[in-house]
Amino acid sequence: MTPTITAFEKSPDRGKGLARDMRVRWALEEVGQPYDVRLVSFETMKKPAHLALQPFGQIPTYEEGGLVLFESGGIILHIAEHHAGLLPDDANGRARAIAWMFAALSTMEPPIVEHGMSLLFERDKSWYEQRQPMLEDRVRKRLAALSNRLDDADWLDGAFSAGDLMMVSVLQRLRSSGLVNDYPNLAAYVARAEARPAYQRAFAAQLAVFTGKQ
Ligand code: GTB
Repeated sequence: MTPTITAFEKSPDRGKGLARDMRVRWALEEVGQPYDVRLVSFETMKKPAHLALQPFGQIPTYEEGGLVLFESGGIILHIAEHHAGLLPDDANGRARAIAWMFAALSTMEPPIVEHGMSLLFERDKSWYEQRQPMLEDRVRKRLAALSNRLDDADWLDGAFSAGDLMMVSVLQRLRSSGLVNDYPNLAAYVARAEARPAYQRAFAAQLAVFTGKQ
């Protein structure tokens, strides 16, 4: 059964691959699973038919036979558990890779998103100049710890896993800030992941939506 995912009809990132359908596309490409995409407008996402799939009116969603999933983390874990290629074979290795997925989503992503939202939407606020260094500092603390742990390894725990896919997807949200570049091993880690053929295919597919060349 070919799964169907949803993605923005017009992504606000203009094809930069920062919307969360990108990480799902990447996971599907890594495991070699073909997929269909249903493009949705912001208006459609808030209508009952989409809310039945995604209670918060967001993308991505994932439909496969009778299964409907939302939350990029839940979707990618499902893909990783049902196909070879994104989780190690040994039970302890699988548990650690899943822990890295959670680390990406619940330890790294919140301060990164908070920092990004402030840059985008709070520049006109009187308190922006005071708050921004604090938000940046919180991100730097996480980046420093991650950089220490990665050290000179290629991936977070042995072979490339869903943990790396999620971590890189989260770090990419810092691209415009340049903060990752202050940690050369993290910058190399992101570049290494982006060089993967599966990433390249997923990126091209989401870019084609923006350019209309799909
Ligand atoms: N926790 C959910 C998940 O991981 O699946 C979060 C899903 C989510 O935030 N979806 C966003 C969405 O549908 C798109 S990805 N937003 C519409 C809405 O809430 O009304 C977030 C996103 C959007 C845009 C950019 N960008 O332009 O750079 C980057 C990321």
